[in-house]
Amino acid sequence: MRSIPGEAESGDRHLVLPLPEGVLLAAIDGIGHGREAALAASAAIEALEDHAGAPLPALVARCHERLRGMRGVVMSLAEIGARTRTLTWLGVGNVEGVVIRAGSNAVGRRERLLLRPGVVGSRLPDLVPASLRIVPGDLLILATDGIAGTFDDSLQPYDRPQPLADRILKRYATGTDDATVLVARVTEPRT
Ligand SMILES: [Mn+2]
Repeated sequence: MRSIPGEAESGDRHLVLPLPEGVLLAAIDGIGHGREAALAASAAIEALEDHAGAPLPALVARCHERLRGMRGVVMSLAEIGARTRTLTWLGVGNVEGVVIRAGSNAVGRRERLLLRPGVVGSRLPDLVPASLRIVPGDLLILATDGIAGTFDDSLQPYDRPQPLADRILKRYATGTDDATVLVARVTEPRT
Protein backbone atom coordinates (compact mmCIF):
# COMPACT_ATOMS: atom_id res chain seq x y z
CA MET A 1 0.00 0.00 0.00
CA ARG A 2 1.16 3.55 -0.75
CA SER A 3 -0.57 6.86 -0.02
CA ILE A 4 -1.12 9.55 -2.62
CA PRO A 5 1.79 12.02 -2.38
CA GLY A 6 0.96 14.70 0.18
CA GLU A 7 -1.31 12.57 2.37
CA ALA A 8 0.10 10.90 5.48
CA GLU A 9 -2.75 8.41 5.67
CA SER A 10 -4.04 6.20 2.87
CA GLY A 11 -7.78 6.11 2.18
CA ASP A 12 -7.42 2.48 1.10
CA ARG A 13 -7.71 -0.44 3.48
CA HIS A 14 -7.31 -4.17 3.07
CA LEU A 15 -8.40 -7.18 5.09
CA VAL A 16 -7.17 -10.76 5.37
CA LEU A 17 -9.50 -12.50 7.80
CA PRO A 18 -9.20 -16.23 8.57
CA LEU A 19 -12.54 -18.06 8.70
CA PRO A 20 -13.23 -21.52 10.16
CA GLU A 21 -13.04 -23.03 6.66
CA GLY A 22 -11.17 -20.48 4.61
CA VAL A 23 -10.30 -16.84 4.42
CA LEU A 24 -11.98 -13.54 3.56
CA LEU A 25 -9.93 -11.05 1.54
CA ALA A 26 -10.93 -7.48 0.83
CA ALA A 27 -9.53 -4.34 -0.75
CA ILE A 28 -11.42 -1.13 -0.04
CA ASP A 29 -10.99 2.38 -1.44
CA GLY A 30 -12.62 5.25 0.45
CA ILE A 31 -13.98 7.84 -1.99
CA GLY A 32 -11.45 10.61 -2.50
CA HIS A 33 -8.42 10.47 -0.24
CA GLY A 34 -7.12 11.64 3.11
CA ARG A 35 -8.70 11.39 6.54
CA GLU A 36 -12.39 11.15 5.56
CA ALA A 37 -11.64 8.44 3.02
CA ALA A 38 -9.60 6.53 5.60
CA LEU A 39 -12.41 6.75 8.18
CA ALA A 40 -14.91 5.35 5.70
CA ALA A 41 -12.63 2.52 4.60
CA SER A 42 -11.89 1.65 8.25
CA ALA A 43 -15.61 1.60 9.09
CA ALA A 44 -16.17 -0.84 6.24
CA ILE A 45 -13.37 -3.07 7.56
CA GLU A 46 -15.01 -3.08 11.00
CA ALA A 47 -18.35 -4.05 9.49
CA LEU A 48 -16.69 -6.95 7.66
CA GLU A 49 -14.98 -8.12 10.85
CA ASP A 50 -18.22 -7.86 12.84
CA HIS A 51 -20.09 -10.04 10.35
CA ALA A 52 -17.32 -12.42 9.27
CA GLY A 53 -18.69 -15.61 7.81
CA ALA A 54 -21.85 -14.02 6.40
CA PRO A 55 -22.40 -14.35 2.64
CA LEU A 56 -20.69 -11.66 0.57
CA PRO A 57 -23.87 -9.78 -0.42
CA ALA A 58 -24.83 -9.54 3.26
CA LEU A 59 -21.34 -8.25 4.10
CA VAL A 60 -21.60 -5.50 1.48
CA ALA A 61 -25.07 -4.60 2.79
CA ARG A 62 -23.68 -4.34 6.35
CA CYS A 63 -20.92 -2.04 5.08
CA HIS A 64 -23.53 0.04 3.25
CA GLU A 65 -25.50 0.52 6.48
CA ARG A 66 -22.37 1.30 8.49
CA LEU A 67 -21.36 4.06 6.08
CA ARG A 68 -24.54 6.13 6.29
CA GLY A 69 -23.51 9.75 6.82
CA MET A 70 -19.90 9.03 5.91
CA ARG A 71 -17.97 8.98 2.67
CA GLY A 72 -18.74 5.95 0.55
CA VAL A 73 -16.28 3.28 -0.50
CA VAL A 74 -15.69 1.01 -3.43
CA MET A 75 -14.72 -2.53 -2.51
CA SER A 76 -13.98 -5.99 -3.79
CA LEU A 77 -14.35 -9.05 -1.58
CA ALA A 78 -13.14 -12.59 -2.15
CA GLU A 79 -13.84 -15.57 0.05
CA ILE A 80 -11.74 -18.66 -0.43
CA GLY A 81 -13.37 -21.87 0.80
CA ALA A 82 -10.68 -24.37 1.74
CA ARG A 83 -13.04 -27.34 1.96
CA THR A 84 -15.16 -26.48 -1.07
CA ARG A 85 -12.12 -25.38 -3.12
CA THR A 86 -14.00 -22.40 -4.40
CA LEU A 87 -13.35 -18.69 -4.62
CA THR A 88 -16.44 -16.50 -4.38
CA TRP A 89 -16.03 -12.82 -5.18
CA LEU A 90 -18.01 -9.65 -5.51
CA GLY A 91 -16.98 -6.12 -6.46
CA VAL A 92 -18.81 -2.81 -6.13
CA GLY A 93 -17.04 0.03 -7.91
CA ASN A 94 -13.60 -0.25 -9.44
CA VAL A 95 -11.31 -2.36 -7.24
CA GLU A 96 -9.97 -4.78 -9.82
CA GLY A 97 -9.81 -8.50 -9.17
CA VAL A 98 -8.00 -11.15 -11.19
CA VAL A 99 -7.26 -14.83 -10.69
CA ILE A 100 -4.25 -16.18 -12.56
CA ARG A 101 -4.64 -19.90 -13.10
CA ALA A 102 -2.08 -22.51 -12.16
CA GLY A 103 -3.90 -25.72 -13.20
CA SER A 104 -2.05 -27.72 -15.85
CA ASN A 105 -4.63 -27.21 -18.60
CA ALA A 106 -5.05 -23.48 -17.97
CA VAL A 107 -1.68 -22.11 -16.83
CA GLY A 108 -1.62 -18.34 -16.89
CA ARG A 109 -5.27 -17.96 -17.87
CA ARG A 110 -6.93 -14.95 -16.30
CA GLU A 111 -10.35 -14.81 -14.70
CA ARG A 112 -11.52 -11.28 -14.02
CA LEU A 113 -13.93 -10.09 -11.38
CA LEU A 114 -17.07 -8.55 -12.85
CA LEU A 115 -17.23 -5.09 -11.28
CA ARG A 116 -20.67 -3.65 -10.66
CA PRO A 117 -21.02 0.14 -10.80
CA GLY A 118 -21.94 1.68 -7.47
CA VAL A 119 -20.67 3.12 -4.21
CA VAL A 120 -21.10 1.25 -0.94
CA GLY A 121 -22.72 3.75 1.43
CA SER A 122 -24.71 5.59 -1.22
CA ARG A 123 -25.92 3.47 -4.13
CA LEU A 124 -25.66 -0.30 -4.26
CA PRO A 125 -25.95 -2.35 -7.44
CA ASP A 126 -27.50 -5.82 -7.48
CA LEU A 127 -25.18 -7.89 -5.31
CA VAL A 128 -24.57 -11.09 -7.23
CA PRO A 129 -21.32 -12.88 -6.41
CA ALA A 130 -19.57 -15.22 -8.81
CA SER A 131 -17.78 -18.44 -7.88
CA LEU A 132 -14.79 -20.23 -9.37
CA ARG A 133 -13.25 -23.62 -8.66
CA ILE A 134 -9.69 -23.13 -7.48
CA VAL A 135 -6.63 -25.33 -7.35
CA PRO A 136 -3.37 -24.99 -5.41
CA GLY A 137 -1.11 -22.45 -7.07
CA ASP A 138 -3.91 -20.19 -8.28
CA LEU A 139 -3.09 -16.57 -7.60
CA LEU A 140 -5.61 -13.89 -6.58
CA ILE A 141 -4.84 -10.19 -6.95
CA LEU A 142 -7.03 -7.30 -5.79
CA ALA A 143 -5.93 -3.76 -6.70
CA THR A 144 -7.43 -0.34 -6.09
CA ASP A 145 -7.47 2.26 -8.85
CA GLY A 146 -4.21 3.81 -7.69
CA ILE A 147 -2.71 0.80 -9.50
CA ALA A 148 -2.84 0.96 -13.31
CA GLY A 149 -5.27 -1.58 -14.74
CA THR A 150 -2.52 -3.17 -16.83
CA PHE A 151 -0.83 -4.47 -13.66
CA ASP A 152 -1.02 -8.14 -14.58
CA ASP A 153 0.43 -7.74 -18.10
CA SER A 154 3.98 -8.83 -17.34
CA LEU A 155 3.70 -10.77 -14.08
CA GLN A 156 5.89 -13.68 -13.14
CA PRO A 157 2.98 -15.42 -11.41
CA TYR A 158 5.13 -18.09 -9.78
CA ASP A 159 6.93 -15.61 -7.57
CA ARG A 160 5.92 -15.42 -3.91
CA PRO A 161 2.95 -13.15 -3.11
CA GLN A 162 4.81 -10.42 -1.19
CA PRO A 163 7.51 -9.81 -3.82
CA LEU A 164 4.77 -9.87 -6.47
CA ALA A 165 2.78 -7.25 -4.58
CA ASP A 166 5.89 -5.14 -4.05
CA ARG A 167 6.76 -5.26 -7.73
CA ILE A 168 3.22 -4.41 -8.87
CA LEU A 169 3.14 -1.44 -6.50
CA LYS A 170 6.52 -0.21 -7.66
CA ARG A 171 5.81 -0.57 -11.34
CA TYR A 172 2.11 0.26 -11.62
CA ALA A 173 1.23 2.75 -8.87
CA THR A 174 -0.13 5.77 -10.74
CA GLY A 175 1.05 8.32 -8.16
CA THR A 176 -2.26 10.19 -8.50
CA ASP A 177 -4.23 8.22 -5.88
CA ASP A 178 -3.77 5.93 -2.91
CA ALA A 179 -2.65 2.54 -4.17
CA THR A 180 -3.23 -0.90 -2.67
CA VAL A 181 -2.47 -4.32 -4.10
CA LEU A 182 -3.32 -7.54 -2.27
CA VAL A 183 -1.86 -10.82 -3.55
CA ALA A 184 -2.82 -14.27 -2.26
CA ARG A 185 -1.90 -17.74 -3.42
CA VAL A 186 -4.00 -20.87 -2.95
CA THR A 187 -1.89 -23.48 -1.18
CA GLU A 188 -2.23 -27.23 -0.74
CA PRO A 189 -4.80 -28.03 1.94
CA ARG A 190 -3.33 -28.88 5.31
CA THR A 191 -3.84 -32.52 6.22
MN1 LIG B 1 -8.80 5.32 -5.50
